[in-house]
Parts: sequence; C-alpha cells; structure tokens
Amino acid sequence: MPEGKIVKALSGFYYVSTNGRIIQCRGRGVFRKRKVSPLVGDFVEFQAENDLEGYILAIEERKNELVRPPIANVDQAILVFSAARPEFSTALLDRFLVLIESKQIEPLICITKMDLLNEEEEAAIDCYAADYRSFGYEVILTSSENLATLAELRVHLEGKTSVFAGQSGVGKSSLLNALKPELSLKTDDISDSLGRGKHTTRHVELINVENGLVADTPGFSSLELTEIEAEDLPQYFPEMVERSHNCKFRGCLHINEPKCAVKAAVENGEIPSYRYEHYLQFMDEIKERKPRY
Ligand SMILES: Nc1nc2c(ncn2[C@@H]2O[C@H](COP(=O)(O)OP(=O)(O)OP(=O)(O)O)[C@@H](O)[C@H]2O)c(=O)[nH]1
Ligand SMILES: [Mg+2]
Ligand SMILES: [Zn+2]
Repeated sequence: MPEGKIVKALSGFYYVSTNGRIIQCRGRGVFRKRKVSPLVGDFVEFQAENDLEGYILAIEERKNELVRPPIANVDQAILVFSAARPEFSTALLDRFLVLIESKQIEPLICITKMDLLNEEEEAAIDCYAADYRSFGYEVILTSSENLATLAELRVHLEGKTSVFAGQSGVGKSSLLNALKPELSLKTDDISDSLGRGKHTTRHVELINVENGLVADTPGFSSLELTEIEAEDLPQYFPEMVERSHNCKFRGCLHINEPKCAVKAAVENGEIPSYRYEHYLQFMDEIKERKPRY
C-alpha cells in the first residue's frame, strides 16, 4: 500500500506527498464513523488510480495533534504575535502557551512587525521578551520588512516540522513570503476599524523552508481551554514548576495555600503580576466550565 504525508487540506481534498509527487485524495467514510478526520501532517496509507483520484485508507498514529490550528505531528509551534496591529497581548500569548505546553509541543515565540514601533514601544516589547525568556521560552523579534531580522528564525526552522500559529493579521504568511519569496502567499491588510486581521489564509499547508517544513495556517480569534484540568494548570507554567518544590504543600495550586513559593515570587516581582493574573483567570475559567456528560 503506498504511503505518504498530507501536506494540504482544502475543500474536502487531502493532498498527499509521496516520492516527490502530490496525490489529490479524498477521505473514506470510515474516518467519519470513527470520528477521526485526517489532518495535515498525518502519515497515511492511500490508494490511487492516478494523481487526482486517490483515497486515504488509514491514518498512522500521531505523535501529537492540535485543534487550532488543525495539524498533526509537529516538532515545534511558532507562536506568532505582532508587536502592533493587532496589538500585542500577553493574555492571548499565555493562553496559547498553556495549550501548547499541555500537548507537550515545543513552543517558540515570534513577535513580528517590530518595524512599526517607536523607541518607547520597542522598549516595552523588549521587557515582555525578557519576561518570557526568564520563564524559559525562546523569543525572537522580527519584521518581515527587514530581512536581517529573520536570520534567527531560519536557524530554528532547519530540519524540523513547524507550525505558524497566531491571530489573523499578525503576519504569518508574510513571514513565510519573506523567508521564501517565490511562495507569493496571499496576505492582506488588517481592518483599520476593528484592528483585526481579515482571515486571509483559509487552509493549512506544509511548505518546504530551510530543509524543514513549515505550516501556514488560518488565524483564529479565540482559544478555549476545554481540555485542561484545574489540577494540571500549574504544570503548564514553567516558572511555577521550577518553584513548586519550595511550596510547603505538595500539589500546591499557588492560590490560597500558605508558604507558597510561587506567590512569594509574584510578591517580590520575580514572576510578573500579569502572568500570575492570567493564571488565576484561566483557573476560574476552567472551574466554571460546565461538566461534560
Ligand atoms: N509593517 C509590517 N507589516 C507587516 C509585517 N508582517 C506583516 N505585515 C502586514 O500585516 C498584514 C497581515 O499580514 P498577513 O501575513 O496576511 O497575516 P496572517 O497572519 O497571515 O493573517 P491570516 O492569514 O488572516 O491569519 C499585511 O498587510 C502585511 O503586509 C511586518 O513585519 N511589518
Ligand atoms: Mg495568512
Ligand atoms: Zn505554591
């Protein structure tokens, strides 16, 4: 049975790459019954009479999978945020980091559109970058308008399968175009009235860049923490994990417990208060979630 990897999903078709060819395939009903649908990044077995009429017959077990954006088997998620237009949001970044941590996927934070900032605004973004680095994350500041800023990003793409994920309009497709100009991916201005992107990219596609694969994906507007349990939440904040062995109580949730090393670190400024506030907000959100039956 021929095998390949899904590199694009569009209008009910899956495009399977195999031995340097791309075969247009449909999924078989069997997936619908089992409630598994093929994802970009899946390794599959297929059957094809010709390059336009294939069928996917089996999906190999996934190393990991994301719902938003929908993709499987990635080595790293590049969380793309713009420094401005749309405005940089630590609340959205923290939410995204929690989701990526819960899937045990390696995150890389990429802040784009640095060229739009004045000195003061740039200093503010530099502060955030330093905060996130102090939690243990890699942070890269780029601008698709200034190719020199892309060198660091290129290094991280080398030999890996990465997914660009982020809000609409932050510049995911623009970054890919800057990395590889012959791509000519469609990009569009953000809406001036709403300050949001226009959902220009409509499908997920894996593209060869720097000896690796990078997925361009549609932007999203919200993310829910539906699969996360309250007692697991602290594990998804590396700066809390690092300190939790100094908390008095094992399994400390760092909320009301006495002698909590995390709360002490927030009080003395080692952990920024916005980060802890987001933790508390996510905790409330998870606790208020209606039980599923
Ligand atoms: N000044 C500046 N503008 C940028 C930069 N990167 C992207 N843009 C602009 O931002 C707008 C949105 O860029 P896109 O690449 O379409 O954004 P996207 O993240 O792919 O958006 P969706 O496909 O909707 O998810 C376009 O007008 C780009 O020209 C940058 O580094 N600097
Ligand atoms: Mg796009
Ligand atoms: Zn604690």
